[in-house]
Amino acid sequence: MKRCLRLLLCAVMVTVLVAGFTGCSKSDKETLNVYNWGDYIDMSIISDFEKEYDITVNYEMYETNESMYQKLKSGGISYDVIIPSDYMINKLINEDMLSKLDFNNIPNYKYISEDFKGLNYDPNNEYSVPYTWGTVGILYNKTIVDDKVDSWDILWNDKYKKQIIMQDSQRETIGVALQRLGYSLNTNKVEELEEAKQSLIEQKPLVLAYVVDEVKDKMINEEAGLAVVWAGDAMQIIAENENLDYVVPKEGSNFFVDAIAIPKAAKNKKSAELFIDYLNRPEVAAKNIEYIMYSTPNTEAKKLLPEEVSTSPIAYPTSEVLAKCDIYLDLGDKITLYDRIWTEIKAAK
Ligand code: SPD
Repeated sequence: MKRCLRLLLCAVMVTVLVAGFTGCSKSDKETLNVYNWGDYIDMSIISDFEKEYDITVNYEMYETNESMYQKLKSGGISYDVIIPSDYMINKLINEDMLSKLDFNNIPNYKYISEDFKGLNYDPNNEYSVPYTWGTVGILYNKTIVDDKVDSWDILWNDKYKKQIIMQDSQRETIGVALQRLGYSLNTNKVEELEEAKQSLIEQKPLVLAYVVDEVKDKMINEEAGLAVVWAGDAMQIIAENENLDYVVPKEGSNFFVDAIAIPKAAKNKKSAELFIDYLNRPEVAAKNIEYIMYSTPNTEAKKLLPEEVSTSPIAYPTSEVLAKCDIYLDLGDKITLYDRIWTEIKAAK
């Protein structure tokens, strides 16, 4: 009987130990905190990565560089991977908020085109790996708009009252107004910014909505005739509604690069670099681009894309179009001017 009890006790102890081990290994599984723009990755890529490396990805999304910055600054969650735009990468570098990357852990960086290296936001290619790029332009519905669309002016034409969608994003929307007026989208001159502000306040009665990702459904469903969009979104939307077309206005526009980076506060730098490398495997990058339809800086991935994507003049504009486009710069403290006028524009009746 005693022997029986001892055996039973032993069995219970073994079960507890095994359960303990299993539980422990489960809770010790690494979690990678990834923070990206909305609708900006093929989610099957995340699950494939999780399976291949036995790492859990906690994936969160933002709609603008500015909201991403605020969340990062608040320090609530330590993100391991973020994908801001050019000027925001530069701001984060200037504020010592990014980690230098160890490119030995990112061998697929070799696939990034030289055209995307040494750009002003990360001049020595130390902190970021380009993810996508593109232009800002006007998406318009050919069955609603009967004027020629080649100028930002059309967004101020009262014939299209409540048919116009602007971006709910301060650099983008103020940038459009500045370029329409012939000013640099990186100006820090108060008079130019005040003029841009006045013009956006005048435009307000014509605007149906200020949105970011919602623009896709609104334009696909023909709720508006004109919208300011990023070229990648234009590609996605036009694929769903052939009445739509996209143009980069003659006054010039923004050329952007969104790039992958690791915040200084990241807890899993090695796995973050593994993830960046994974995203740059040509077949993974191509699969992602086929889904998000933004332009790729990965030369090998581009070769794997369907021809109608890799030769699209929307995704891969001519050098003449690109010559009219400027990249946003980090404006340092002067950004408070933009913050103020954006608040005033949004508050105006
Ligand atoms: N839905 C994904 C949107 C990503 C846009 N990034 C471009 C920012 C340009 N400043």
